[in-house]
Amino acid sequence: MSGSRRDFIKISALSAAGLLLGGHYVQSAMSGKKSAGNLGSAVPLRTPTYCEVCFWQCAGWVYKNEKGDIQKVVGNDDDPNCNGRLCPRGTGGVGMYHDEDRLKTPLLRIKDQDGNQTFTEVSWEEAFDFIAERLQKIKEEHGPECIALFTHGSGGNYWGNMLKAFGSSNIAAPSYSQCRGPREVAFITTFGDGLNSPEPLDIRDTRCLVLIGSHLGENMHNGQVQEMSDAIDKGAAIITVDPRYSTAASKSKFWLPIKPATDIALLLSWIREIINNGWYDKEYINQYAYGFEELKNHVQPFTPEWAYGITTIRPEQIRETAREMANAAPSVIIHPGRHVTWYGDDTQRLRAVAILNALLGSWGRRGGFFIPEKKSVPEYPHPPYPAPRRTWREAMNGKYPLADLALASGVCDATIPSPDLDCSIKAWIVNGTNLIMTLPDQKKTIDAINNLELMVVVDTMPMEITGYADVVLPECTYLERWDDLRVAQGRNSSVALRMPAAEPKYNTKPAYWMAKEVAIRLGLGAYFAWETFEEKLDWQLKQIGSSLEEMKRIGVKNLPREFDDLFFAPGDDHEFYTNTGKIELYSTALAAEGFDPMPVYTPHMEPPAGYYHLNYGRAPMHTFSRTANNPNLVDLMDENTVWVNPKVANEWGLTNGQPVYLENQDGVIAKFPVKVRVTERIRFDSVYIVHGFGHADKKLSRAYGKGASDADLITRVLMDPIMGGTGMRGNFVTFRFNKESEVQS
Ligand code: MGD
Ligand code: SF4
Repeated sequence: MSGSRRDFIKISALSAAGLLLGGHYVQSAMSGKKSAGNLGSAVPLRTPTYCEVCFWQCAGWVYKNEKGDIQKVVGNDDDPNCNGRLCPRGTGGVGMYHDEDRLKTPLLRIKDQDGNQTFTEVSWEEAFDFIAERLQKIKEEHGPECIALFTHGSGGNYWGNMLKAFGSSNIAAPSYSQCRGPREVAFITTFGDGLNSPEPLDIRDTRCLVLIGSHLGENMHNGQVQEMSDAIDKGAAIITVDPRYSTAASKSKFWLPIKPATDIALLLSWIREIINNGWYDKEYINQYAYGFEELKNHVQPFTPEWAYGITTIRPEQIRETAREMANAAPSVIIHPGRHVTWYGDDTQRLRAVAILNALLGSWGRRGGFFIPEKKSVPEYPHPPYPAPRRTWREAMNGKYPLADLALASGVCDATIPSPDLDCSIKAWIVNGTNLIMTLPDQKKTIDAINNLELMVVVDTMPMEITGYADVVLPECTYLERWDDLRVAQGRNSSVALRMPAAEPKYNTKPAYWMAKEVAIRLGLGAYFAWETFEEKLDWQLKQIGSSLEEMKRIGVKNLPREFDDLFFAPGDDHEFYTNTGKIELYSTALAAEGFDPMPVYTPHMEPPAGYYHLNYGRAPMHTFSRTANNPNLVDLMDENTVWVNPKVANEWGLTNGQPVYLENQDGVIAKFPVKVRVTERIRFDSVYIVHGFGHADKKLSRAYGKGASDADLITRVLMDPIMGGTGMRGNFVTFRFNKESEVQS
């Protein structure tokens, strides 16, 4: 299959005989050892876990009946990420375990007697031998740095350990270049610190929360949603800037239905209002900030009247909302958002957000941003990693100098041979990320895959990405396995344990076991020196004054704060990790790289006549593309709809519930029709769909063909030149009534 075209293969129904055989094989291959994910003999009725349905990682308890069947998952009261309450997805996480469409046994791509590509069931031994042999060959022929890991989720640590030991640092997650990367770079260049997750926002004590395209409540970041609700009860004002009347907008004092792609203009105008009215925190800025005069001069042209012409937000509303923020300062948060890869100038937009927070003195202040603490838990001892001959940064070919992590899209690009590259990437290990629906420009992703000599996919479900794999490794769900400790940042650091609540179903296994088995075959067993995973966890926990025995009882341990205060005390000296040691309103790091040191507004493309901005987002009962087949969550929402303004519906003759196809500016049509939802809650120049629907694999019996996939339609990518984020909101769509005819008869 080396470097040749990979046909998408549907995971076929697996025979019971095959499964029994596979299961038996593994049992005998492992005889004498504890089985991976082993529960031991006495099955406790309540076991600790932390949730894997999204990356908030709430800690909870899994309850079982006397027969050992998993009944429910509930939040752990001591967990600061969830305060004892899971969101609908976390509660519905049990559906991942029960889903009968799950991957059930390792699969290998082969050619059948007619020359067609197909998957055949193989034993774990055969799968690992095949992978190790291919990786070794690629190492010998091209070097280990031609191997990459894409990961999102717990298993990434183990595959990352294996890969670093093998000599590669190409480890990328879509949660950076397709999500929060621009925000991290913007805050690092301004305050010298990124935000990470959960973001250190003191929402519960804020007096004013400004949400710019951040739809908390639909985006169920649990702790933040709870704190926002508390803040509203205590009278905090919410200002929501969104072309759509989101759930958050419905709770807001102000809803500013901004014209898409113009947020920087609004932010610059707010900055000008705050400065020119003297509403900024003078003492704070004098003591901590660098570049105030430059900023003041820079923003003078950006009057509310100027911004009105661009954003369609009335000047008096811009003034009133600026005053609302200033009145609440420093207990005000201009929320930094999370999925911020929109228009390619995202780092600059988030710089404007960071600057506004700085002017209002909210960084390090109660009701603003607190100073988080995160304990580091020592790694289980292993030999040092070899230095890679070429790092991930070199694979980016000198582009995106300020990226602080590897770019998933960059690794994908570096897989397509080009004269600029010494060596293109030859092998991907893909752990828990459905790249086909996650990276923009599907065609490019598939081109890259077709250049690979090996692609291994580790997943729990037959997703779009598994269809392109050479080897599919079925992972057991988070409810059936041990995993690394969750070490969370927060007002205090906390540690949570995940242990198996049930034996792995079918012939599935945890990723730590898979990575160790491949590592052993590559001669890297010393990097996985523990005998059992319990032994590793116990050793780590003892380093921080706990033990596995204690964590099994309590699930979460809150560690006392050791260092800084939660907030700056008045007049405190504070050194920021920027070039000047100050909060940089004028960024010296950006200037040094030839970028605008202060944000500027650049107009973006407008939709052609008959086309609308494709806006997309989240629903509270689903996470990305991973939950669309979950039986419990499908009960709550089984497809997405396309939100259409009544004026637009009228022009097109669209009615509620009518199925339409969406076609984008490049003539790409979504694979499946989506039902229309006519609503005043969306502007006339935009439509909106929830991301994660429109699955194309028939083996997803509940998700197949349900709704439209935004990922099918994101063919235009607006690259952020500063850090390589892939702006995905520059796409426009129109309606088609069937795939053949262009207009409704
Ligand atoms: P999912 O699409 O949910 O998210 O991107 P991804 O992390 O790729 O795919 C997760 C995959 O992990 C699924 O195949 C699922 O079956 C598998 N999985 C679930 N649990 C486990 C497990 O325990 N073990 C293993 N091995 N696999 C598991 C998210 C990324 O997408 C992010 S963070 C953002 S913010 C972006 N959002 C976004 C968008 O809104 N629209 C579009 N078009 N693209 C986007 N891309 C980005
Ligand atoms: Fe799970 Fe919901 Fe918490 Fe995410 S926010 S980790 S889905 S309970």
